Amino acid sequence: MGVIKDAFKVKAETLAAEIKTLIAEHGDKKIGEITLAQVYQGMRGMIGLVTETSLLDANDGIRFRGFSIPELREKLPRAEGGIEPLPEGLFHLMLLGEIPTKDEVDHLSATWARRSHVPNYVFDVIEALPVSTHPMTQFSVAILALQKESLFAKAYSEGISKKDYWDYIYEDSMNLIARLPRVAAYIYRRKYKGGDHIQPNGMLDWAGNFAHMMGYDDKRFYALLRLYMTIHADHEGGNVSAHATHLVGSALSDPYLALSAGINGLAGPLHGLANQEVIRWIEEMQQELGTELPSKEQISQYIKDTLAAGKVVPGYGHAVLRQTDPRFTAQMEFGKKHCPDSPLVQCVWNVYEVAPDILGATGKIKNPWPNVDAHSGALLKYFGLVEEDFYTVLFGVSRSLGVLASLCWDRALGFPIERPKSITTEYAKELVGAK
Ligand code: CMX
Repeated sequence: MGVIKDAFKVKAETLAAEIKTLIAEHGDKKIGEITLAQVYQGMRGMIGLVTETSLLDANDGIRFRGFSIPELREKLPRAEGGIEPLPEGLFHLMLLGEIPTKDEVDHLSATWARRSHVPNYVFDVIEALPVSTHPMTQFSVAILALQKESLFAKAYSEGISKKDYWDYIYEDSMNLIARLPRVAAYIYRRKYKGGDHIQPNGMLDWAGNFAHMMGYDDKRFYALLRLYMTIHADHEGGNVSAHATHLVGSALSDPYLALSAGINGLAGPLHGLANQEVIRWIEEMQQELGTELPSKEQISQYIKDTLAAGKVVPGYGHAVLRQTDPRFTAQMEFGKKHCPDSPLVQCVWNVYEVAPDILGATGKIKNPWPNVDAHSGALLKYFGLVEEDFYTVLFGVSRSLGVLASLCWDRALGFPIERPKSITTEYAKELVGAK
């Protein structure tokens, strides 16, 4: 067994035993109450899942195994001469609960490089789609096509013991994460660069190689992609992409089937697709006003017009967060260092200055602050990655780290098939004594 897998097995066995005791001693204790409104309104605030990899605080934002984003930017190992953390380190942290050493991170980079081969039939499947197909659809289809490689599905059909599920889920997850940058870069080069593909560079780290295969070899872009892949990886378990992956995986669908489901959820405009929508919204505003740098007054009016038209202001609001997303702040810091003069980046900052007051004044938007998607596109555009309908694919490659680490935990802890109770409105009325 590999070093990481050995360590994971030990940690998982220990936690599984702790959970058994926890349930035996405290399993009948109440940890909350459910209101009728919560049932109708997207289950906000309702505790219903256990996700070990990260925990979201409404004001402080995401913490991965207790570490905030600023802490991770400081503590996670970096590439040689690099200025941002390597996402391999975050995966190690999410899976094992410990900040890795540089050697451990290098080991993970090499492991993923070794496992990154994508069979040709997957590229044939992508090629069979019209080139105009949205990149997220191409990405999800390609992940499904890869499902033929699932070791878990094969082992299950041959008959394996429940206690070995985690082993095959782990292997599938590692293989899938390793392959995703190659698949995503293929889609990018096919759709936007006339199919002029770039071979992987096995000497680079996972994110660096991804940037390279897309055709971006500026060291600052490597840094941006390492940061991007780190901060988008996980946001506890209830968001649509994480929850969908977890839910589908709970039926013992393998990681390929489960991640494809998560990616389909990420492709929605209220979730991951918002990064594409933000750029479209800003560019439409610039075009309509005839200036690259609209004034704050003009931006304010544009936000009000967007709301009056019954549309959302993309990149703002959140189901859990009630403050500026630290993932937004991390990108803002990156922008201040590397591209403070970009008009698009400045536009993002100007929107940030005026939007919260306007959104807050509606009285109904619970979080008027920016989320992760408000900033990412402007930085990518600055470095030449201008095709905004590809941005959510980047999010998806990163998100695989969190949701697949969680899927390993789900199977190692023996979590059951998920099956909450639903009710009809007729039944709801009976429950609350309404007429
Ligand atoms: N612009 C306009 N209206 C907004 C809004 C925004 N940015 N954010 C929330 N609202 C509206 C909601 O649509 C809802 O309206 P109705 O009562 O008419 O249905 C009302 O305010 C209350 O919503 P909420 O409780 O504050 O927010 P939700 O938890 O229901 O939704 C989210 C959260 C993210 C879907 C929502 O804020 C939104 O649509 N934001 C814009 C899209 C976006 O940026 N999504 C990315 C989120 C991060 C990610 O997952 O990647």
